[in-house]
Amino acid sequence: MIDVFLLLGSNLGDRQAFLSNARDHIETDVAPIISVSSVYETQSWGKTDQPDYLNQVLYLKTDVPARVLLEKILHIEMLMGRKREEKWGSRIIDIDILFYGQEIISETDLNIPHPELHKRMFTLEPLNEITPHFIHPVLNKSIFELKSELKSDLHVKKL
Ligand code: PH2
Ligand code: MG
Ligand code: MG
Repeated sequence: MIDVFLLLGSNLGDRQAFLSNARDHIETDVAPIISVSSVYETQSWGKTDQPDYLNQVLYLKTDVPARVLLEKILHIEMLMGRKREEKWGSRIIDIDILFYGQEIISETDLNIPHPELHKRMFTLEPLNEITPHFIHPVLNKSIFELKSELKSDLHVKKL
């Protein structure tokens, strides 16, 4: 079984309900969730004029291949009614694959580890809560080290 870490994000509508629906879909269609981080309220990164997000990291174990996992996640986002418009635009739900074990995948539509996770406190903070010792297979540093090294002024508040 592969250790998989996913990030949930929502910054429109009933954000807690969208995270909860996404967890339900993941448990039904993908794999049982082994652990979850707290939910964090986070300032929008990249496009800073967007509403605050709720973010949460999920830990699963699965044998589903990475590409099938991606397809399942995109399907869940679609079922939940996500509209894709501009890059980093607001969304009711976003489900990103952060890590797929220690695998490194660089394809046009599938990049694992998530290429920007080490620049994003909204990802490192919840990851650090549930897996501080996990080693990033490209940067060869632990989540705790990456979080300690990141300088960011955007607020990330545990709810
Ligand atoms: N997702 C983005 C862009 N910016 N900012 C926060 N705080 N949380 C997110 O999940 C997020 C973001 C693109 O997916
Ligand atoms: Mg994202
Ligand atoms: Mg995404």
